[in-house]
Amino acid sequence: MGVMRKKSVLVILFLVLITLTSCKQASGSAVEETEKTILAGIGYNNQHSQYKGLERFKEIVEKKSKGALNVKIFHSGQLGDDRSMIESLQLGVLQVTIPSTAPLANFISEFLIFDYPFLFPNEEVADEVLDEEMGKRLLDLLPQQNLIGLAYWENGFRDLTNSTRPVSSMQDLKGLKVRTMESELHLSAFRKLGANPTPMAFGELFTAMQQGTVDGQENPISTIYLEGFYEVQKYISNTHHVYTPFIFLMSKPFYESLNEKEQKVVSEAAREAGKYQRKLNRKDTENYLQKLKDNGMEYTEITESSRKEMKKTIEPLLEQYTKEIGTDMVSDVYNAIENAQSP
Ligand code: KDG
Repeated sequence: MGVMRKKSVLVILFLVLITLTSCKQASGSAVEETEKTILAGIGYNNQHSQYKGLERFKEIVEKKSKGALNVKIFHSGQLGDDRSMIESLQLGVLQVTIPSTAPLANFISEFLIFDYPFLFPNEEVADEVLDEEMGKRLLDLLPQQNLIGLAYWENGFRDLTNSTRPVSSMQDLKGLKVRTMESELHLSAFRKLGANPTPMAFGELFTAMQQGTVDGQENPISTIYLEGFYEVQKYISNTHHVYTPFIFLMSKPFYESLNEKEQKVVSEAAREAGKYQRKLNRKDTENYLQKLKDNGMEYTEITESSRKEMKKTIEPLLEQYTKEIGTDMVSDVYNAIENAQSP
């Protein structure tokens, strides 16, 4: 069994242990008999809006369920990376995780659509498309993977950082060792742009940049600041090449163990906390770019013509993914984006 698999098995055993302990505590008194524990794991640290959104979720759920449900939050990848936490949900040993949609696409390929470069023009259009019919259609694909999608949260527009040189156009990307999420599409897109990409779990990224295993990475500004990437990265470019949604996932076996009232509580809490998290993330993004510059990062504007050149270069690559996702689904997403922009 490989090291990673051993790690995942250890994490799962650890989770089962916690769950059993909570049940034991619960069986200690009749009142707590029905108490159910929601273990929630995320990849970012406890300064990020992803964590603060989960704290809001915890507050709402524990209040509205009058203590019948309680939430325990584990941040910074303590319970594994995105993929292993999604697998733990499928097994029912973890109840909630909120990954980017990119790792989820390894389980349900339709979610690859959110990695199409330059898909969303801004956050408002993304909110409308995700929260309406199109977003719901994608959530409906999750139960087949033993997952329930309760809401879309926001990771945000991804920008490129690196330790080697300013990047103002595609030419500057040539040969740059860029870490990407574990997404075939991201990998092939950066390769097509001339970079030398490496897929890697988020938890390994800081060390890889520190040791020079990779020159750069791409993440939203709040992540770049809150995870301290400015300590190991000199240059940032506002590529805004992908808007990444977070997706609030719940284990289907756990969701089905809840009564109707509890299911309503967790669903409404995930949506309400998501609206709070999006607002907080946008405020952070406004504040943190200046803080990155104050911490020594050199900021480079990417011109619209450079963005157009990148988009044109990647376009031919998308054909194979459109076939995998389904041409109807892809055109419906583009139509939904167009409709969301029309007055
Ligand atoms: O919890 C979220 C993170 O684990 C991850 O999805 C964030 O965008 C991300 C990345 O670059 O891996």
